[in-house]
Amino acid sequence: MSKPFYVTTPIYYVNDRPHIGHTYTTVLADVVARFHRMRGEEVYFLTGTDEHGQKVEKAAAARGITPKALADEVVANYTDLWQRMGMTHFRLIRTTDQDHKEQVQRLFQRLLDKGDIYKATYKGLYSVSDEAYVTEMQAKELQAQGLAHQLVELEEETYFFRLSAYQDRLLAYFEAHPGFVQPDFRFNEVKRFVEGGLQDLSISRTSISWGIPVPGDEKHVIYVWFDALLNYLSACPANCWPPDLQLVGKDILRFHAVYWPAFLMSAGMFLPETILAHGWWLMGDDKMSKSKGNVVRPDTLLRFGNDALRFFFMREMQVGHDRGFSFEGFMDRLNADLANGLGNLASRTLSMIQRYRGGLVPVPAVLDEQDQELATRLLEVFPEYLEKARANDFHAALDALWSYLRALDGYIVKAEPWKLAKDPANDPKLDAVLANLYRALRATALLVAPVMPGLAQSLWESLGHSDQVGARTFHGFALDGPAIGPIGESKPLFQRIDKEKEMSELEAAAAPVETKPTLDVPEIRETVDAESFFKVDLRVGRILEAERVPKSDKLIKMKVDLGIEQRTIVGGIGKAYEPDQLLNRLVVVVANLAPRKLMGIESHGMLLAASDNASKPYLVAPPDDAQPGFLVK
Ligand code: ME8
Repeated sequence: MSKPFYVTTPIYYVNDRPHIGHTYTTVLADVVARFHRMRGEEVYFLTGTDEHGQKVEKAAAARGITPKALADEVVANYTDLWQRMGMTHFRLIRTTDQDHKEQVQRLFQRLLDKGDIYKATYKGLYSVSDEAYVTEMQAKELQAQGLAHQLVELEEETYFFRLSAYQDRLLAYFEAHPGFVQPDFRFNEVKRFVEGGLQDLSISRTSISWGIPVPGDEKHVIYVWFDALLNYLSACPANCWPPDLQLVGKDILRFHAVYWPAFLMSAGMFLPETILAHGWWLMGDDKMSKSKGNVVRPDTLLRFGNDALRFFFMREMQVGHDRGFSFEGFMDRLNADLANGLGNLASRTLSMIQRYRGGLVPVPAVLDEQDQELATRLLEVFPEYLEKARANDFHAALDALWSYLRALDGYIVKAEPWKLAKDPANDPKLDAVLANLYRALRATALLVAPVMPGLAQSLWESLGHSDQVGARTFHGFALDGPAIGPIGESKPLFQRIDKEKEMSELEAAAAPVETKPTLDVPEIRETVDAESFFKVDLRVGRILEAERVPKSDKLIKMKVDLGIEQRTIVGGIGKAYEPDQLLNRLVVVVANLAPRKLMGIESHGMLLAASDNASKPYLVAPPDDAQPGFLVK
C-alpha cells in the first residue's frame, strides 16, 4: 500500500481564539491536502491544539478557570471555525489527548535510556518572557535592547536533551537534503544558526505544573515544545510516517528545523520531507498577533463566504514572504478577480451558450488562428498551474490562471460573438468561441477546486455536471473533450462587494480588538509584616523639571517637589515617556531609598511604576487633588 501524503499545521496555543494568521496556515494546509487528493493521492491532514505550558496556565488563571476548561472552550472555537472554513483535516490532535501523553512519555523514556536525555543542574540566566534559558550571547543582545530586566539568575535541576551531539549530523543532513526547509533563504538562516553551535536543550521544568510529567520523576514537567512537537508522531497512523509537508510560520521554524529533526534522529526515525516556513500577515509594520492586540478575526471576513477568504489568502500571499493585510485590499481583490474576472466571464459565457445554442455546448469544426492560440494556451496553463501548486506556490499558480482568464476577456472583445450570432454564416466561428470559453471555465473549475471548493462546485454544476468536482482527478482530464450534456442553471459566482458600504462596518468590527495580552508577571512575593512595609516612606510628589540623561535612551533626570523639599530623581522611564509629558504630573515617590548614582547623577528616591515583564512602565498616579508631600500608606 502506498504511503499517504502527510501534511501538518502547527498546533495552536489555546490561550486565545484563532485569528486570521492561524486561519491562513490551516487554509494553506487544506488547499494542499485537497490538491493532493485531486492528484489521486491518499492524504492524511493533521491539525491540532497545544494545550500545556505556562502561557495557557497563566491565561486560565487570569480567567479564574482551570487550564483544561480554558482549552476545552478554545478548542470548541477552533473546531467550529475549521468547519466553517471547509477544512478537511482527518484529526485535530490535542496535547491533552491520552494517546499523545503516552507517546510523549514513551519517547522521553526511550531517549533517556539511550543517554540522549540526562539530568543535570542548570545554573545561569533565564528569560521570564520567553520561558527559556539564555546564553551569554543572547543575554548581551537582550541587554543591548534594554530588556535585561527580563533576565533572572536561576539554578535548578533539569533534564537536558543532548542537542550538541546533533550539530554535525544535522548539518550533514541539510547538505544531503537541499529541499528540507523551504524557502531557501530560510534554510540558510537555519544552517547559520546550527553552524553557530548548538547547546544542550533543557526539556523539563519544575516551575510549571500544567504539563506531562517526566516518567518516574513527577516533580518535573516535560517542556512544552518537546511535548508539542511530538504531536505529529502521536497522531500519525502506522503507514503515514514521515510527514511530507509541515507548514509553520517563520516564528517557529527553528523549533521545527533544528530541535524536531534532532529528536527524531535520536529516536532513529525518518525526518519530514519538507518544512515550509511561511511569512506573516502584518497590520501596518507589525506582526498580527494576540499579544499586540492588532488581530483580525476570521468572522469579520467570513460574511463573504469561506471561498472568498481562502482565495484571498492563496492569491495574495507569496509563501515565505510577509504580507500586509487591509480590508480594502481584501475587497479589491475579490471584486477584481471573483466578481469581475471569473464571475463575469462565467456569466457571459453561460448566457451566450444559452441564448445562441439553447444551452448545448457546440463541438467546433474548425479553429482559426485566434481560436487555436487560446486553445493552446489552455493546454499550457493547465500543467503550469499544477506544477506551481505542486511546489505549494498557489500564489503563482493562480496568477498564471488569472492572466489566462484575462486573455479570454480580450478574446471575447475581439471575436464579438454578439455580432457573429446575427449571421448563420458565422456559425463555425461562434461554435469555436463558445467551445473555447466553455473548456476554459471547465478547466478553471477543476483547478480552483482545492482553493475554493464551494465556488468551483457551483461553477461545475452551471457547466452541466452533477458530480463533485473535488472528487475528480487532474490526471488524464480531457481538456478539449466535449461537454457531457446541456449546461445547467447559471448562478452568480460571486456577489460584487459594495466597498463603500462595507468599509465602515468592517473597520468598526476589526478595530484593534478586545484581546488582552496575557499577564507576564512573577508570583506574588513572600509575605512581609506590616512593620517592614511601613519602613518604606512613600510620598506624593509633583514633577517640576524633566530632561533626558545624555547618552541614555532610558534614563530621565527629574526635579520632584515633595511638599517639604525638592529632590533630584533619575528614573528609567525614557522609553515610555517624553520629558514634556512628565511636567506637573503627580507621582508616588519612594522617599527614603538610599541615594544611588545612575550614569554619574545621584538619584534621591524612586518613582513607582506599574508594568509586567513585557509592557512599558506606567507611572502610578495619585488623584489630581492630592498634594505633594502627602504620605502614601
Ligand atoms: O506557536 N501571520 O502556536 P501559536 C501568519 N503552539 N501566520 C500566523 C500569524 C500571522 N500574523 N500569527 C500566527 C505556537 N500565525 C505553538 C506551535 S507546533 C508543534 C507548536 C500562525 O498559537 C503560524 O502558523 O502561537 C504560526 O506558526 C502559528 O500560527 C503559531 O500559533
